[in-house]
Amino acid sequence: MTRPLNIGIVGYGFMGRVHSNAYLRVNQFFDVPFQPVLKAVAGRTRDKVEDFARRWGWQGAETDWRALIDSKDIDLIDIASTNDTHHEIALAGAAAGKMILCEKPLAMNLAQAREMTLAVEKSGKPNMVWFNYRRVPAIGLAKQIIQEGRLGKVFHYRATYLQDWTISSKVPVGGTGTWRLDKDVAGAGVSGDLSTHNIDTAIWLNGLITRVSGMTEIFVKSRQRPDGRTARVEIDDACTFLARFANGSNGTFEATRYARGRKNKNSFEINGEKGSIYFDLEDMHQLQYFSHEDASHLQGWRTILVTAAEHPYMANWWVPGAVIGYEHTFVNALADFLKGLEKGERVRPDFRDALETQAIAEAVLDSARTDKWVRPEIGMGQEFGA
Ligand code: SOE
Repeated sequence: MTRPLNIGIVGYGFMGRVHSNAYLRVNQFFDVPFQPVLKAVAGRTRDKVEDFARRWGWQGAETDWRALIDSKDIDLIDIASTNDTHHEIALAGAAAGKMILCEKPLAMNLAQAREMTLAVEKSGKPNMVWFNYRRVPAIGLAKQIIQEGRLGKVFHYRATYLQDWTISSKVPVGGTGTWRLDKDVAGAGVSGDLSTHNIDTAIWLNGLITRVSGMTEIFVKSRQRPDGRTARVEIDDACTFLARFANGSNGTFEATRYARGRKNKNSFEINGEKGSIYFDLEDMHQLQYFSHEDASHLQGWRTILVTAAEHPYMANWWVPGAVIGYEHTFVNALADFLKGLEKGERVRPDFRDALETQAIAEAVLDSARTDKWVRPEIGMGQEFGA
């Protein structure tokens, strides 16, 4: 028997669509004890929000998110709106005793993230942040390989997040689809948007990051606003940093929107004493694995097609060899959240984990600004690796 869970979502952009899809699909593929009910969506523009509600089956459409907070009918607020709105909505939702799911990055900056984390923890209600890539089956398999001790002592963690959609100087600052270039709306550039994905995955797989040394660049320094005015670009277009992990390994991280030909190359390679693994989101159904424990004449990188029933999440999807995609990672995340809700368990990454990630991202920007290594305040996510 499933029980209803009434959802109110803020935002009808890319993430509004992805999350709506997850609410609609989750009960078809997972035996979870709750059935999301799509109560209402909030967004600024009346005709757009109504059109979105019709298309995705939301029962109501509001132009002010406060209507969702005030509604006694809504159990959970899902924040899928621009970064500049997360803080206010999360604080109001927590004060009203709602469960909260929030898109990444958690906040515009560390101070906001800290306040939001304390607020949701004070409310005692479950919360989660949609760092969806933890729910890619191949990344789940990477986690399993590490936990089984197959890499041994880790020496190197090498991550990239490469895209190319802002190379043209004609891409505007601000507006639908390009608000990520506007500091007042996004908070930060690729460090917040892309590096945070890499950091969340890295902490999950390899543990806490103790110090960082960063370098950022703005390649196109002024752009037009949608209304034609010229604006100075203030967000980081590219962000590269070195990191030291608590386990003694060295990390390198590179995020950019200026890697011509790379569309969503979220990749990592981990080199350990006994083996290595490599993942690339552009081939997301595969994990590359090298084992130094194989007979020496058979050693070589193997490509694991991560679609078997024993691979993470895959028993819930199709037959072996029938791959899943980007949107399924959000369904997987939601399924985990709903199972955790039933058991009263913390589902990671939650606000506290995302606070840790935000601290690293902010330390990288501090380091780039001051030209010095920075030690972020660490351990805020408490134990890692769960
Ligand atoms: C940016 O282009 C973006 O949409 C990110 O905001 C997402 O988090 C990432 O998963 C894909 O790229």
